[in-house]
Formats: sequence, structure tokens, C-alpha cells
Amino acid sequence: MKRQLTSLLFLMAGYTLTAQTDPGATPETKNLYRNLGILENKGLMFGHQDDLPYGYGWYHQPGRSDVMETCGDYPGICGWELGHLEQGDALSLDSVFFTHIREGIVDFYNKGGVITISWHGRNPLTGGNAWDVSSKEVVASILPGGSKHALYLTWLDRLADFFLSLKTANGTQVPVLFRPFHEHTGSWFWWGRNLCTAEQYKALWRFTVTYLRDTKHVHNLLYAYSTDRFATEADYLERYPGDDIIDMLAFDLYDRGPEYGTVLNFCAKTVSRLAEAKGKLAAVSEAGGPIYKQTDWWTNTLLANLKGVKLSYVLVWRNPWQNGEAAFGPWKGHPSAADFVKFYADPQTLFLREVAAENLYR
Ligand code: BMA
Repeated sequence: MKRQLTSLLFLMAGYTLTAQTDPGATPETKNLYRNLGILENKGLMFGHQDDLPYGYGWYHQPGRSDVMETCGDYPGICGWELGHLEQGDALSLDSVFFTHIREGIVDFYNKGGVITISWHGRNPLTGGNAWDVSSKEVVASILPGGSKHALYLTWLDRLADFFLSLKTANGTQVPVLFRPFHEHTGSWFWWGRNLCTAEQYKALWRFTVTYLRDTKHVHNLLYAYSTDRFATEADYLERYPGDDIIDMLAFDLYDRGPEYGTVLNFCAKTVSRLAEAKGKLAAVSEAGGPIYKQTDWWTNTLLANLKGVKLSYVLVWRNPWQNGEAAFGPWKGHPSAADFVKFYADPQTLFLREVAAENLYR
């Protein structure tokens, strides 16, 4: 009753989230989408890539988390990476066992947190990695009729098997925000702006989503469109695959200079507004700053420029276990830890305890 009342209030306030794109989505996936739309009005989830499989100085110690050890709670949303799953490897490109990724995802779902997955898949035409931009023919080669289409199908089959294997003990499939082909407004991945036409990029998305959903019957995914830095709305939407394909509008932006705050604020407001107009979710899908040196980055740069902007989450990138200075998240004893605790305590930010209390999957 209370939840119905809250939803009604948002409807009256002009809250217009449309249904998620997959009409056959599992009940938990539909619920997650609807509840994330409501949660955007209450606060900003904090997210961290690879928060649970490893952190600075440790690997696979279930229950550990650099964020939790810094502020006393886990992130509200955790990011995971599937690079190299496509070729059937046991280890991801960041040297995490996929068995550990699967277990970690199911465990975090059981705790009430949100899961997002990125995919730095290898270059299917050259055999190089995701950053191999030596050919402009890669996207064309994996579309129907292309010389690597059959190979690409085997990749999607492996991804589909993995998504379908994300199940709780009672067989419930775990909903995932899937964010492939990201940062395509830049040209450092084989799917980037200078590496394919807008039509090819959109066709890649459409093919991938329809294959996973209609051929492989994967119904536990929400799809996030995630650019890098952009200058205008038209720039942001140039390669947007369509309202029937995308559930979340997002962007990645790393702090590489003094203009960061202004650009972050502009991009966040633009994506939030576009998502609102389309009735979709919005997020800062990757961020990261020079936190080892600028120790007040959490409150004075990140939060200061996202204050009051309606977004589902902001996710900072990973903490490599070998190098504490290169971490995009905090760790216990990190120079920015005190400021991170302030960021955590701010009423706008949401961590796992608050997120789990929302029962997002019901
Ligand atoms: C990049 C870097 C790489 C990593 C990749 C995928 O931004 O962190 O070291 O392999 O993401 O997680």
C-alpha cells in the first residue's frame, strides 16, 4: 500500500518512466527497472567496478570490499567485467575467474544490491584486444553477412549462457544492467566513432539485443547506452540505437583536468533530462578522479557537480590489486578516505543498506 501510494505520488509529480524494453523480461527485471525509476527521486547510488572480487592487495576473499572497509557499507551497485568470456576463457581480461564473478553476482543480488556488467570483448576480426583499432571493418564483419558473423554468434552464445546461469538457489534469474559497446563517442575501442558508421553501430546493438533476447531467450537484462564525453544532445544521441533497445542513458567521464567539474555537470544534466523525456533511467556509468593527490575529490568535485541531478548511480572504476595509487575507489588508509566517509554520509548518496531496504526486485 505504501509503495503504491509512493508510485502514485510520483505519477502525479509527472513521473513518466516507460516500461523496460523487453516485454518478456523476468518479474524481478521488470521490478528492478520500475523501482530504480522511483529510487532516482530519492538519491544517487554509489557504484564501484570489481568491488567484490578483489581490491588493493587482495583477491577473492568473499565478504571483503575496499569500499566497505573504508566507510562501513558496500556500494549500492557493483560493476563486473566479461572481457574474454566470449572466447571461452576461465579468466577475465582482468584475471578474475568467471566462476568467482558468477558467485559474487548471485551473492550481491541476494544482499539486495544492483549489478551492472561491462564487456571489453576482443577484436573479432584481427584477433587483437578491445583497444585494437587497426581496422575499420570490424563492426561490418560481425553483422549478418559479414565474414566474422558466425564467430560473433559463438561469442553471444557464451554471453547468453553466462547471463542465463546467473541464478539463485531457488532458480530466480539475477537481473543485470548490461552495458556493451561503451565509450563509442571516442575512438579507442574497435566499435568507436571513427571505426564504424553510425548505422553500423546501431545495427550492432540491434542485432546483439534481438539475438540475446529473441534467439537465446535471455530475459534478465536491462540495456545501458553509454557514451564517453559529448558536447551536445545531438552528439550524445548520434548513435543511439532506439527507444525499443535501450533502457538506460549513461555516459563515462574521467577527471583529466580542471574543466572536469563543469563538463561532468553538463553531461549529467543533459543525460538526466534526455532520459526523463524518454521515460528511461540515467547514470554516470564510469567515473574516476585523481583521488590519491586530490583528497577532497569525492565531495568537492564528484558530489559537488552531481548535486541535485536526478540519476540512478555514479560508478567509479576498479582498484587494481597491485597498485593502490591507481585505484579509482577508496581503500582503508587511502589519502581520500576521510573525504569518502563524508561522501558516504551525504544524504544524496545511497549505499547497500539503503538500497537493500528498497526491495528493488519486488
Ligand atoms: C580499463 C582498465 C583496464 C581493464 C579494463 C577492463 O579501464 O582498467 O586495466 O582491463 O578497463 O576492466
